[in-house]
Amino acid sequence: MAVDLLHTGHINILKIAKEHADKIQGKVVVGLLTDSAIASYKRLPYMSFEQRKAVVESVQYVDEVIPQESLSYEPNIRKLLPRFVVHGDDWKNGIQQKERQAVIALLKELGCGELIEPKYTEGISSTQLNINARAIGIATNARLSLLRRLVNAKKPLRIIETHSAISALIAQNAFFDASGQKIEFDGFWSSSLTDSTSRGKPDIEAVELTSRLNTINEIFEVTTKPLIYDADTGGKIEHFAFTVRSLERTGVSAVIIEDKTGLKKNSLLGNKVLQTQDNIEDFCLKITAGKKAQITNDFMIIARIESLILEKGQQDALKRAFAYVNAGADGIMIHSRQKSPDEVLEFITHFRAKDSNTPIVVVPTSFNAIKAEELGKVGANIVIYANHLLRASFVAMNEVAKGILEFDRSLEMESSCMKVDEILSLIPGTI
Ligand code: SPV
Ligand code: MG
Repeated sequence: MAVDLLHTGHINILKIAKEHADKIQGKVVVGLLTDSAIASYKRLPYMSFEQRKAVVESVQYVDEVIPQESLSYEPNIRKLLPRFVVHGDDWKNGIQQKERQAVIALLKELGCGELIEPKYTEGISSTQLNINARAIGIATNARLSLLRRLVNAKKPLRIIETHSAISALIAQNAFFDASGQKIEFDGFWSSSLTDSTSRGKPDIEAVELTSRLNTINEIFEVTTKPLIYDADTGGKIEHFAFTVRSLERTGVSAVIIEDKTGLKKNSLLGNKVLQTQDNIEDFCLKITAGKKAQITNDFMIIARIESLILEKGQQDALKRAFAYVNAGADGIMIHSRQKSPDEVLEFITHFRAKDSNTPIVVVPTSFNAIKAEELGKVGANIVIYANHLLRASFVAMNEVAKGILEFDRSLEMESSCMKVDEILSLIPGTI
């Protein structure tokens, strides 16, 4: 079981399990899916493993709860050699079919147990409860802690830029069904580039924190996923401490600061513009000041290395990475503006040879041919699509604005616009 939201369907199955256990004076042992096992096929549960375990242990029909580390039941079945395996019959369809077949074959091989499949309880489902829960929203601290839990549960995380409530709603709801495995974005990126561009300003730290926090609050009002904040250079060390607290108070999960100083320009401009890298000591002081300022344990401060952007080489990038981790950084972001992913892959390989844990963040805007899954396999934990929703909306808006002028009416442009019906389904409470 996953048991994020315990409901009567679960209780029914547990009761039937208990009746079978009583017949043989046995125990009911629940294999509870871990966060990573659940994250391998759907969104992370609201409650952590420990919380879900405490809930299931309290059910009167349950004697013991043990972790099930993947979708496969085999390790637990081999360990327990159960007389009965009880599972809701909903696994006859969908992603769990394969596991069901494997369980049937295993029980035959072991000759130990009988499969009991109580009928799925109609009228109640986690999916519906989830829709209801989403309508209520998510508490600030629960959202904040989601990113750390996700980093521990799955690799890579797919994060997408959102610059408004509507773009965040699109990002929240988008998914791809890969034969039963639901692939969706794990969270949002508050980009300095798109927060500036959407206000018609250059990406030079000219949009103030308060204004960006307003947008984030609007995003949070209508979504439940975690957000990573692009804080540019982080500003003065003394100011960064306040930024960290404001972000935490809002429920932001992580901040990324880049090791540049002076007037910040967008990294993708590279050496075409004057960009100065901070020295290691001062940047470490900024990281330490941020870590000291944070109130929760879950908030993450991620240090972004600009050495490859500024053509300072791998050695400089690696030296900085280890120094920043030593100073307390919870993660490293390595940036590149090359078309090929090679320099990023080389960095990850060298870094991972010495540090297998610290999360690595990558932003494949220029090297966009590599897939998130491949980046995850070499050791990246978080993949950020940093500006795509804003750039997509720009193309569509431009086309429609020009088209209306060209045809002197809107008829021809209707197919490029969202249907009014879509507004009704995207925005709850419209009618
Ligand atoms: C942003 O999205 O603002 C970033 C990533 O910092 S980049 O634009 O590639 O520098
Ligand atoms: Mg930026």
